Formats: sequence, C-alpha cells, structure tokens
Amino acid sequence: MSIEKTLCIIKPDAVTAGNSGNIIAHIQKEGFRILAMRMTTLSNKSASKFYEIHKGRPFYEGLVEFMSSSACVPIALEKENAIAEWRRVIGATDPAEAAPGTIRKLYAKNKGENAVHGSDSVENGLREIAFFFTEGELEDLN
Ligand code: FUP
Repeated sequence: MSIEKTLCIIKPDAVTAGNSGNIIAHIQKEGFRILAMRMTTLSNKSASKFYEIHKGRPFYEGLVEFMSSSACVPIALEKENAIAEWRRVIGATDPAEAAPGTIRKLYAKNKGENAVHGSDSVENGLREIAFFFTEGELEDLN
C-alpha cells in the first residue's frame, strides 16, 4: 500500500442536478485529501483530448458531447491506495451494476451520464491531474 493520487471529475449531470456538495462530502467522509479543485466547462476539443483513449469506440462522440455540455468539477485526490479506493467508492461504470451506497448508485443517471470519473491507474491518475492542474496548484500536504 502506498499513497496515490487520482482524479475525480464531478460530471455535468451531477453538477446540473445539484449533487456536487453531496459528492464532496462523500469524498471527505471516505478520508480522501483534496489537493486541488475547480469548476470549469470543457471545450469540445479538451473533452476529446481527455478521452482520446476511447477514440473510435461507439460511445466516444456522445461522451465528448456530454462532458463538454456544461460545467464539471475536476478534483485531485490523495489517499493510501487512492486508485482502487476511489473506484470502490464510485462503483461500477453502469449505475445499474453499482453496489449500494456507491456514488454512482446514489447519483448517476446511466452508463454514459454517470456522475463521476475515476482514474484507472497510478500513471493515468498523474497524467489526468496534470491535464487540469499545474504542480503549483496542488496542495503540498507532506
Ligand atoms: P470508468 O473507468 O468506470 O469511468 O469507465 P470507462 O473508462 O470504461 O469509460 C469512461 C466513460 O465512458 C464512462 F464513464 C462513460 C463512458 N462510457 C459509455 O458512455 N458507454 C460505455 O459503454 C462505456 C463507457
């Protein structure tokens, strides 16, 4: 076990529904440290770049459209074992398959509009955090 960083994004569906505050409270209840946070609306170009790993998949265009449709809240998080821990807290991609009490079970609409993002590896977490935040914007908690 080691201290890791992961990127959360509160996605446009959850921001629009007024669930940002509840999700931030959930993050803190689970013991994550918030290193940086802001509200921003992604351009189509930025959303395309962020999700370029999914380019060519059938849901890609819709995903980019949705993620650039209105404001989202990227949040850099830190915790022991943060990658796996955050994925446990958010639940499965499809809220219909997410465990009770997970953020996606509580707040997601469907597999596409699923309330929050979570990085899938330590390497991607660092890359995704750098997509939104400069090194100087991250709280140095050590
Ligand atoms: P996750 O890591 O749980 O966010 O899921 P993926 O990396 O597999 O997918 C990234 C995003 O693509 C999801 F959050 C929503 C979208 N997606 C769809 O819209 N349909 C799919 O079938 C799979 C993913």
